[in-house]
Amino acid sequence: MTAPALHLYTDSSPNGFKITIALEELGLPYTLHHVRIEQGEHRHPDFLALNPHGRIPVLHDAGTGITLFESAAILLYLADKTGRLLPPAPAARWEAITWLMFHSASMGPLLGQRVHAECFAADRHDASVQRYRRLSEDTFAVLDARLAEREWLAGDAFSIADIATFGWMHIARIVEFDFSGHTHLSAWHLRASRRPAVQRGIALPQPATGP
Ligand SMILES: N[C@@H](CCC(=O)N[C@@H](CS)C(=O)NCC(=O)O)C(=O)O
Repeated sequence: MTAPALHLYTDSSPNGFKITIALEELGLPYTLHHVRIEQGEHRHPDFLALNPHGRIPVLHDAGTGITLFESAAILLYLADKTGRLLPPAPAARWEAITWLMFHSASMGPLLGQRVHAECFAADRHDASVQRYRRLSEDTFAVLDARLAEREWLAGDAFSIADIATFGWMHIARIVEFDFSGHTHLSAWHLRASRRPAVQRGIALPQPATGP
């Protein structure tokens, strides 16, 4: 049997789960390399040669020689490679890319800061907690309104925009940020979490745990 061309370097974290979910949805064979952040493996020179920013996830495609970091770039690469998880029609395709970018540049980083400020900061700073709570709640409201009359974020099928958003909403649920008041977002989260590939993806390399 030939070795899979795709190599994913990842850990159990919001950005990592996006790619395990996408690979499981696509059914692509891949080799999973567990980069243990807690043990500082993301600072090892071999890993920094793949991503100079020292962050997971990283995808290397031995078939094309292409190495990528930044989860949104990896999701776009996988969609481009397979012709799946991104609507083909231009309007829906650009909608999906817009919501992917909303996630990557706005919602994801804000939620990341909120998780740190609320759950992990050694020295809790109330103004930061309030700021990131308010800003992330704003993005939840935007997503909730978007999902009021549609099943998925773009087009009429589950796409990389949903996968990226789910990566962080899954963590929001694990750390017990209550978004149940955003009923459409909540229903979308439940819908996505019932997909078998999503369930496999969030268990790789192992399930996330709370603070
Ligand atoms: N914008 C990047 C963020 C990547 C990122 O921050 N990954 C985290 C895990 S979710 C990481 O590797 N953290 C290690 C560290 O902060 O030192 C992406 O979307 O891939």
